[in-house]
Amino acid sequence: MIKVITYGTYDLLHYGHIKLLERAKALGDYLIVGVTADDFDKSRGKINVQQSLMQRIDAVRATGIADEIIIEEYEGQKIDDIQRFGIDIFTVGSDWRGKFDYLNEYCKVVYLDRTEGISSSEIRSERKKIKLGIVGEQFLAEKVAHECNYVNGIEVSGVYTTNTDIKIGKKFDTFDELLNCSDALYIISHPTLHFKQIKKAIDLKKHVLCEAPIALSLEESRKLHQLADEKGCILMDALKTAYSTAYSRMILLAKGGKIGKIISIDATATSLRDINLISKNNVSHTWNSICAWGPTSMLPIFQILGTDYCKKLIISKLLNDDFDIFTKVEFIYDDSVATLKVGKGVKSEGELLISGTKGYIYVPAPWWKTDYFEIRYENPNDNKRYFYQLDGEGIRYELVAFMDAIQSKHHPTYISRDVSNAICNVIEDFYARKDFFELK
Ligand code: C2G
Repeated sequence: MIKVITYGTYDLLHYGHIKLLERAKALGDYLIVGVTADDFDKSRGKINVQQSLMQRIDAVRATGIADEIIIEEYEGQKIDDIQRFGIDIFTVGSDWRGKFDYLNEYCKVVYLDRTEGISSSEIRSERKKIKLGIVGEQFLAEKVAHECNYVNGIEVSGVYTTNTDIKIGKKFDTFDELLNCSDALYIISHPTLHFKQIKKAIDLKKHVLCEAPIALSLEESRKLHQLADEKGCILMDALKTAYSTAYSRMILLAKGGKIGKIISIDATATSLRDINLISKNNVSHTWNSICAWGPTSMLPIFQILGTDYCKKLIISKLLNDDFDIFTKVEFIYDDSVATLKVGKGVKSEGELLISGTKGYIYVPAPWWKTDYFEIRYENPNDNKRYFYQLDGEGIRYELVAFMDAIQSKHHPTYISRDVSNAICNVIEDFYARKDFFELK
């Protein structure tokens, strides 16, 4: 019996895939198909996969061509499989010609002609392209525009900004003009503008991805989410950390009891990028510390401990009424405590520490765009290290989630409304000097 093996993502199964499978089967008597796992695809840069692993396996199984289906999960697995299953022939489409010659050491390698004129990415891109307008002055806007190149189904309609140094395709003179040429907006304007801009966009049934905080009060945040529901729009917090694999796996492990009961969380995020503006007190267009870093630092606290803390204390060192150069917030819960420290005029170690009754999770700086974390125990031999590929600081995964939400009309679960509202509530109390102490 001649055993053949082939591998693939098989997303949105099409006739190119099926012809490949048919010809692979014809090479022998028994065909094993390895379908790639989500993490493995992400690690090799395939981030636009629309269907889940199970959906893709079911589609391959439904063809009735494969005699056996396995999951490809790690680099180098092909050699393991060829040896384990006693494979005679490895085959794959000719777009991979030369890439698997090394497998000749273990079995015969056959490249089958690829079927021209069809591919999963073309199918994804044929879906109505979303025209994304970009609003704001921060240079992150340029990164987001660049990251759109990695996401199927997006095209940047242009930018509305008052920052003449921002270079992103077509520049619109007014917010309204950009809005009229876009299906969705990415907003990174000053937080004081968010509520008005988001409301105007959603009133015109545009989807919005906005850098948190989406508003400067709990009431405004609630209003925006309610309006999005009424208009059938997607309104998403743009906190790229929430969409990175390492961060989301870390949260699952923490909540899954890996380090026992969580008693304390400490999140720190600082940057002196705007120190020149701060030193000249020229900060009216610059995000202050609590807005720039507060939402990101609140994310793990609220996602793990919840948002119903008993009390909080906001301690700030102010440059002026609206600008904190450093803020520490302490959240006290019934059975745990959390601290965040953020600063645009103070530098500290940007790490995340989650302390539990069995061990702790350590995420090194810059934890908010990490591809790596450790779980540490009393006995260092039990320590575990986790690494998950993170391309483009995680922005592209955020954009993929936004596109998926628009296409599926389902609000993504990465950042709950409750967390989104709670973030705005803390920001509101900062400005209202509620639960507040000012450092001299
Ligand atoms: N294919 C084809 N014709 C197409 C599209 C794809 O013959 N028009 C072939 C590919 O060459 C591959 C298989 O169908 O052999 C699955 O294609 P994909 O799902 O795109 O997966 P890919 O990442 O190309 O899989 O490690 C090997 C890779 O996993 C190969």
